[in-house]
Amino acid sequence: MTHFQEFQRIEGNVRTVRILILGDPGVGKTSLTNLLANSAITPTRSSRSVQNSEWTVQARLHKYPIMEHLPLSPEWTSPSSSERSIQWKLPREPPHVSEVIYFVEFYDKNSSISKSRVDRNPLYNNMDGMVLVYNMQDMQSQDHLHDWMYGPLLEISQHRHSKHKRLLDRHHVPMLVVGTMLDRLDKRPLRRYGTIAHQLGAEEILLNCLDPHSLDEKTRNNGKVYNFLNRAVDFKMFMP
Ligand SMILES: Nc1nc2c(ncn2[C@@H]2O[C@H](COP(=O)(O)OP(=O)(O)OP(=O)(O)O)[C@@H](O)[C@H]2O)c(=O)[nH]1
Ligand SMILES: [Mg+2]
Repeated sequence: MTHFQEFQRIEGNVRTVRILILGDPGVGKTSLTNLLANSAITPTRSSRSVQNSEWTVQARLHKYPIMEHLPLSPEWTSPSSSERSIQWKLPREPPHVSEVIYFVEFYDKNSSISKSRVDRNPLYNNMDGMVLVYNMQDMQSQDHLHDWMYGPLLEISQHRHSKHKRLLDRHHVPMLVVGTMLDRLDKRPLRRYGTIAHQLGAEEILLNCLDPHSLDEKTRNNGKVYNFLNRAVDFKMFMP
């Protein structure tokens, strides 16, 4: 039993969100997943992963923030001497932020298995977010992401938000786009329009997956991952 499974056994009621990692063979999906799932309590791959012939699933914890607004309290005021009215006063203190712990499972398909880019699998219904990975040195791998996400999007939209007819509307499953091989480029690409991230209205991270500090705490990349995971939790709650 891995450390992680042991933890899950003890904390049986901790909720789980599932993230699907998609992209062409060799773009860096597994290297990226290693970074995304790394944490202080699960520092080695074996401590945080389970595997079968088709998938490697790596897991970590995520602290989802909850704003606890104190209830509004009524106060008697007398705006004029003749009439009294109740006014609802906002409390002065800032909202109290607490956290709920979620498990995050990253689903990384073993490369020998994937046959075609367009793929339907009932497992995709359960996904609460997608990470779309491409190699910045091979722009075709970015174009191919449309194919990769088609099957999972169809599966999720049919089962999770059937009321919404369009495959891609603003309620669609949260997505994060990741461009890899940043270290192999002469210079960082400029802000580009017409990218898949731009089309999807998704956040994008450009990184070197082999640099263990690429997603360090307090970096912008880390902030984008944090926001993405929060949105995956929201999706899970509102489109279970
Ligand atoms: N220089 C550099 N090499 C990278 C980067 N990301 C991945 N690699 C290398 O690229 C190769 C493929 O990376 P993987 O993480 O195995 O890619 P994958 O998408 O999981 O590949 P498959 O599972 O075969 O589809 C490995 O040799 C990695 O070390 C990066 O950002 N920079
Ligand atoms: Mg891989």
